Amino acid sequence: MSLTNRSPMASDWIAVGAGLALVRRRRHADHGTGPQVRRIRVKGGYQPAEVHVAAGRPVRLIFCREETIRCSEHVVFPDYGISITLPPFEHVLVELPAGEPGEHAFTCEMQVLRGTLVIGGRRAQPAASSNPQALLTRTS
Ligand SMILES: [Cu+2]
Repeated sequence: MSLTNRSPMASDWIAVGAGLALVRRRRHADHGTGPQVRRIRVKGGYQPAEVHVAAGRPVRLIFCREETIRCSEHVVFPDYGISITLPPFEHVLVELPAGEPGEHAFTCEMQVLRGTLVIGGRRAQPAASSNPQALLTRTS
């Protein structure tokens, strides 16, 4: 989201002020220790297919499946041992624990659709994960 995407407001002054406040709040959150939220659109693939998060902080992935074809009905995280049903046109929240630097694949059941959760930088070695527990919540 950028200033240019904001809808026009009555006064330019107000628009600029609100934009700065938004940016500041966002930057603050990125430096915190709370969960990192990433949205993934599911439509003919995962968008984005590569999701980047920092190490050492919990991760919240919100999947929005915008199609009804069966291929994308489930998303599987082999490293976390979870398979999640994605009802069409709903938001499904997947909470993952804070992780070590590494990469974790997520795919559809047939492994046609593929995505990667990249924790803590691109070229990190896959983490020797200690079988983290994942928590699933469905929102709508
Ligand atoms: Cu599939």
